[in-house]
Amino acid sequence: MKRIAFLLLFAISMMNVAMAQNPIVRNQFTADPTARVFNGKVYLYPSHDILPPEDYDRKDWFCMADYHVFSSENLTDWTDHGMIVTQNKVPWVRPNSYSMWAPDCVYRNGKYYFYFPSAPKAGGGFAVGVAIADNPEGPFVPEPEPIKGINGIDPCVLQASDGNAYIFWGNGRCAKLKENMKELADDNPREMVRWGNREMEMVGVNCLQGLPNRQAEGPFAFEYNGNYYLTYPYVREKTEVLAYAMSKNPMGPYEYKGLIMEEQPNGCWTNHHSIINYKGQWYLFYHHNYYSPNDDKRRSACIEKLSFNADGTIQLVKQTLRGVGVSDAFKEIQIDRYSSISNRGVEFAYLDTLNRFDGWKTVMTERNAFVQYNQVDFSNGAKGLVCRAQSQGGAKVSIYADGEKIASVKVKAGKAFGDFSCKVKKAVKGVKDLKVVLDKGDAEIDYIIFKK
Ligand code: FUB
Repeated sequence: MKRIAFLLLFAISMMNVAMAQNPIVRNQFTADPTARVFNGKVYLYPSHDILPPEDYDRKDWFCMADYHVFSSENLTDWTDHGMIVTQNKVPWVRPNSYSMWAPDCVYRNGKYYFYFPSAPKAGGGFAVGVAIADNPEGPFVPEPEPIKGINGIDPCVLQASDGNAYIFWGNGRCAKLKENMKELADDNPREMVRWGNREMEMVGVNCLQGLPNRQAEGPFAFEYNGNYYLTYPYVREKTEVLAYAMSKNPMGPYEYKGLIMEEQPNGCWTNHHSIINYKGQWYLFYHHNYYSPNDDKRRSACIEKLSFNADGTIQLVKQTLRGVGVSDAFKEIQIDRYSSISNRGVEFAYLDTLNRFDGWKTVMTERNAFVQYNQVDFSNGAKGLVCRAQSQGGAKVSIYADGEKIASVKVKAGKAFGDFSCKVKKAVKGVKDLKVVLDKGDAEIDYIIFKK
């Protein structure tokens, strides 16, 4: 009985992982985030970076053993539905190859098709397989063999308005899929290419030929307003940018249009993305290595809003910490994921450098230093708040909602984090932008949470 209760508790804790802001998943690494909208919800199919275990000797390389799927209705709270495909249960994948790289998932004819690259038992680089489910959360059943004709990584499937499904992979290569979604169509162009001393048949077309494409990977194709977009990362100077090209045909030719996101500011070598429209707003999912600043092979998924110009071109997207979505005032508000800050007197640090998943603290050292955190939902009002903080000499911190002071909290001097409460003095309802200002002293703030 005890064992069943324990297993139940474990299962519940696995499923309900409350997360928000950037990065959006806060208890594990999540790279190459492919988002899809199914049944009115956003489903996220990322790669699952892990720290290299003992039986994997490439300690500074990508290391992925399985895939999880997550879902969200508000882009703020994400549910982890657990593991859906693992390297040791796919018949064609070399066990313990830790090469479950960037996946995709699409819905067609009543089934969900999950496409993933990995290292085949037969050798020869990467192949792409498919696993099939009746629901977006699985269970997914892998096909016994990989898709014939694809030697490469990073599959993405575009379901075009011409009724066909097209699969893109690797360096912008594209081929039409058969209606069964498990094989390449017979009418794809084919060419023999020499790879080292090996002759191999390449199927489909290279849509990035002649376009900026240095080390291009991770293609993500979609259709909008009569245009096909082929978006992809490539290395411009030091790290990957996200770029895009447009065409009137799914298989090109594509015309290069420019960047969606600049190089990673901290030197993280890869970026990898997907683009969705959810409830009328476009979003860009991408990754960064926030939880692993010294190791760019352990990455974390992030989201920003994305906009089109009237001519169909895409506006450059800036990386933010705040990300998207409205935060619930009655859940922990991690102000270190700020919208804006003062020029002086505020910095951020990991709470625990040995466990970075614990997150960050806001370190305020100068009078009038501030952190602004936008889009907090107070619903029908808050009566009080708790500020989890510590201070060497004591501090007073004031909280403003849409520019109006609503509370001031005293943080007593001490050597450890504590919870400091105060009343909310003004009626504050609905969605507000929050500003946290240091009135005096010094304060390290973990989070703020309002009380009803
Ligand atoms: O995650 C492993 C590889 O790194 C992906 O397949 C690439 O797109 C890059 O993000």
